[in-house]
Amino acid sequence: MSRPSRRTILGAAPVGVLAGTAPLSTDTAPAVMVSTWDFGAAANAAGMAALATGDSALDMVEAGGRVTEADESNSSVGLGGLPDRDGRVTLDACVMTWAGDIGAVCALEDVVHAVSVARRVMERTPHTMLVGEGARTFAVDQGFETRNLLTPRAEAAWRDWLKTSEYAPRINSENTDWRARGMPGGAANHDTIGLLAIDAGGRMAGACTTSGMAFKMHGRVGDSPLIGAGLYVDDEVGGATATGVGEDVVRVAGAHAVVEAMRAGLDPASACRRVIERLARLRGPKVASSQVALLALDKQGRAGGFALQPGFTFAVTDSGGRTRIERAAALFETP
Ligand code: SD4
Repeated sequence: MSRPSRRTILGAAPVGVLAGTAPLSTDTAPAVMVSTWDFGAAANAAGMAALATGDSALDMVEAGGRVTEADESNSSVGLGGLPDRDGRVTLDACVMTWAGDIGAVCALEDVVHAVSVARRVMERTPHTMLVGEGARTFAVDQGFETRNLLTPRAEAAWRDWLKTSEYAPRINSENTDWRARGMPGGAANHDTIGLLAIDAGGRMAGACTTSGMAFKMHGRVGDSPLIGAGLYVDDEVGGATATGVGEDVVRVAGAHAVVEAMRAGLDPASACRRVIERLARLRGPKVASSQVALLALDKQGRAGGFALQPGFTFAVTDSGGRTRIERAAALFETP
C-alpha cells in the first residue's frame, strides 16, 4: 500500500484520498463494540456484559466509559486524571444515541463518572450540555457523590510540570505510558476513551470521556464533549469518535465528518483517512507534531481507524464476544 510521505503532506501538493486503507475483514464476525486505545478492551468487556443482560447500546457505552473513569491509576479520565495548570482536574464527556438524543458535560469537577452525568443531562434536563459549576451542581442534585479527583501522584506530576510550565502534548501518550507500565490503567495513562456500540436491537450509541489534555488552561475544553467533534452517531450509517489533540479534531468537526464520509460510501477506515487528510491539507506543517486519531464503526459492524501519527490502536469486540486490538494506519507512517 502506498502512503504519502511527510514531505508530500506538508508540501504544496494536495493530498487526495488514497485507495487501499486498512483491509476490511471478511472472515470475522461483525463488530458490536469498539473503543479507543489498548485499554478499550476492558471497557468493551463491561459493555459486552451489559449487552448480555439485554441492555441498550447506550448502557453498553456508559458501562465501558465508567470502567476507565474509575481506574484511579490512569492519568486522563476521572479519578487520577492529570489536572489543568491550576491544579484542578476537570472532566469532559458526552453521549449520543440512535435517536439523536445527546448529553454533555464540560469542565466538571469532583465527580468521577462524567459519562453518567452527561447521560443524566440528556435524560433529565431540557438541555444538551452543562459546564463547570452548573454541571457540578446538577450532578450533586442528581445524587452523584463528590470527591477529590486529584490523586497524590497526579498532584506530584503537576508540581513537577510547574517547574517548566511547558505545554507540549505528547503523541500517543495514551498507549506509550500505558504499555510502559505493562498493565491496563498504568500510572501515566492518558485515557481519553471513545466508545461505539450496537445493541441486540441493532441500535447504535456512543460515548466519549476524558479529563482532557494534561496541564491545559483552566476552562479549556477540547473535542471530547462536543457532539460532532469527539463523537457522532447516525443510526442510518454508523458512528465515529476521536482522540488526540482536541483543538485539531474540532477544526474538521472530526467525528461528524467521518460519519458523512461513510454515508457517501466509504468504509470506516477510509472515511477516517479522508478526514485526517483533510486536516493535513487544512493545517499543513502545523499538524506535523500533532496526533489526531479517528475511530469508526458502521451499521454493518465494520470497524476502522486512521490517525495522523502511527501508534493509534483500538479495541474491537465482535458479536461472538472476541476482542482484538487493531493498529490503525497513519498519514505519517514511517516507510
Ligand atoms: C482533548 N481529545 O481533550 C482529548 C484528549 C485525548 O487522549 O484524546 N487524550 O483534547
